[in-house]
Amino acid sequence: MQIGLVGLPFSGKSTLFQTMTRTHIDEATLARQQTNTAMVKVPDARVDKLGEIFQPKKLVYTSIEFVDVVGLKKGDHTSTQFTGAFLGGVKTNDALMFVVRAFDDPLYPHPEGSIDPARDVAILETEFLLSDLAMIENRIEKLRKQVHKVQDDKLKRELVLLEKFQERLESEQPLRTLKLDPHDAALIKGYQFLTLKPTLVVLNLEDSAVADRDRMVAELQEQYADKGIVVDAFFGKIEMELAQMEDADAAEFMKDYGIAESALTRIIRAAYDMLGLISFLTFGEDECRAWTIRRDTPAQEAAGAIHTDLMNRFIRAEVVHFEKFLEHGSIQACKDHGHWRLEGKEYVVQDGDMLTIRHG
Ligand SMILES: Nc1nc2c(ncn2[C@@H]2O[C@H](COP(=O)(O)OP(=O)(O)O)[C@@H](O)[C@H]2O)c(=O)[nH]1
Ligand SMILES: [Mg+2]
Repeated sequence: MQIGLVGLPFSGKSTLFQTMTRTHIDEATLARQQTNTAMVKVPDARVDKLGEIFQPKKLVYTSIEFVDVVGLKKGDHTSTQFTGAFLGGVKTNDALMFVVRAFDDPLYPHPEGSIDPARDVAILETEFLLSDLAMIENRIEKLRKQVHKVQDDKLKRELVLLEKFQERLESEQPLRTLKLDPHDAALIKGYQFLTLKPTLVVLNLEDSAVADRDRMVAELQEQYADKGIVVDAFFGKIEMELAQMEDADAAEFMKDYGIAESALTRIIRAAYDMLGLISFLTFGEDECRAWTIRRDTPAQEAAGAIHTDLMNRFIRAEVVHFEKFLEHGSIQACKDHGHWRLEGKEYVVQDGDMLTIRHG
């Protein structure tokens, strides 16, 4: 699972990437504007709690991969750079994070000459929209010829679908708000359309804007709600400084600024949710651990996330939900109160289920 950080130059992509992934990229590498990749631990308070209760030898969180893609500029969809380095870096991403600048710094002039987050989101949306449109027009032209020559229902269906997409893009609507049936989704998966990818906008706010944060997020969210975009925010400069501090100092520092928590935890979780991912938990004295599955995964397939043997020789899953476990304090107490269940292979695993897989 991979999420691409995209945005205009100097919007704070590399800053967000470095603070989220707790990596350091040296100045020379940053200046080269190349693509950087790193895994990020998905914070999970439930795993922390299991750790306290079971005191296991090992505590394992799930992770997702972030990619710091090279910057994008207005008009780039026509340039060779876009088709090359940029598109190459972003096509394969499962979801996108638009990093949008809301801080002013004369040292790093904004490529558009002024600070205007709504305009910048529009620039990114437009570039992606035009890129999708160009690809679709190209494909439609070829398909029309093919459909003419050979009778093929699949090609016909694809053509109808792409014509629908074309119409939508021409009216400046992204593809991500379309409800696609699974068959159609599979048919066009290979194109990896950019405006079809789940997208989260993250505003990079000035450290003096702490009090304005909620208002700024709400304003932008309102503008983009019907485009299927979720908006969040972080304070680039504050996060940079936090990343270099000891925990105690960081807490003091956040108190001074009047912020309750680092935005990174929330942003990483939002990205995870956006991908349609949930976690189930396993527990014991050896290891407590969160596992990643897609929403609506049946128990037998979920067992395969742990080990293919568990999937192939699956018998039943013992299930207790984390909330019930926390409420009653032990598996035995959950059994006594009717919150412990034995489920078959078709059972749809829920976020926060604590599972023990019985297998042959
Ligand atoms: N003042 C200020 N500077 C920032 C902030 N976020 C990033 N920067 C600086 O802006 C410059 C560009 O940021 P960078 O993350 O490299 O942008 P990128 O081109 O999108 O990867 C860097 O020198 C950062 O230190 C912020 O919130 N406030
Ligand atoms: Mg960068």
